[in-house]
Amino acid sequence: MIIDERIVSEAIATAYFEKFRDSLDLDVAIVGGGPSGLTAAWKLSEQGFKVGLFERKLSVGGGMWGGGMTWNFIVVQEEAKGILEEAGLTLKEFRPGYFTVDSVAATAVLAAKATLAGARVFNCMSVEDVVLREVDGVKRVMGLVVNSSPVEIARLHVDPLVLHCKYAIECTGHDVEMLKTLVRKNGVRLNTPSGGIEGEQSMWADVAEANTVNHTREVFPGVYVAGMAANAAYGSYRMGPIFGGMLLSGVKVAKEIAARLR
Ligand code: 48F
Repeated sequence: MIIDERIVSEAIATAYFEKFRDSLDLDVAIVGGGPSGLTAAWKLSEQGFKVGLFERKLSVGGGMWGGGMTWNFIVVQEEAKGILEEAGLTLKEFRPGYFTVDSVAATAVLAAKATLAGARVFNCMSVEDVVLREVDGVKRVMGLVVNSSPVEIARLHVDPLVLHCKYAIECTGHDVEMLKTLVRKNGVRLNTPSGGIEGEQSMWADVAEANTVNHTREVFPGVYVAGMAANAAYGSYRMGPIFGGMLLSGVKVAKEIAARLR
């Protein structure tokens, strides 16, 4: 076979733009491809929902690749280990209830589950704003404003593109970036005790893990918050390299949104 470079280029351009065009009206748009976002993408896509996941970096996986302090293992507690087992991993019990797993394997398997289930993953794409509408006096997020990450990093003055969604999930982790933009630009009140972003507190893994799941909910009409962003939004602790809360949060947000979409 003689390789024609033009066909390679045409194939990539055609496949990519078909994917993007087919993502202009999503059931669910996920902002951030860390463990919570990937788990939510997997669990929603396997039920047949049209899901897009937007990740600023070249690689999805967020803070999971590096384990603890680059020592590339993560810990998962009893309650969450079934999620990684379902994804095909075998975990090793270190002490009763504490399981270790290779962080590269865990991240790769979540990315594989999400994409193979049909999630449209857009890496190298940053969410810089949301689409807001007011219906019957109630403001609601109904889309994302996205731009190429290299444009953002180079601070080029290039306008973004826009897509619509029925629900967005804020999974940007510690920085809770999408909610910060929503509040800063629009002065709206969130469904938090103060109406704003409560902020993340220092290390308390036990409370933080439970709260990551408890705080996974609709934080503003049309926007759910999951993963570490849920703790930053509602004011709870950090937990370090134990990842069960992130996985359980992704499962919970997928379940709640699926129920609403049905
Ligand atoms: O931080 P991250 O892994 O979020 P998570 O799913 O998991 C948290 C844990 O990794 C860890 C922890 C638990 O032990 O404390 O930190 O809550 O992934 C967040 C992803 O969002 C991307 C960012 O690059 C990262 O991969 N991100 C952040 N802001 C944007 C974004 C944005 N504006 N647009 C697109 N992606």
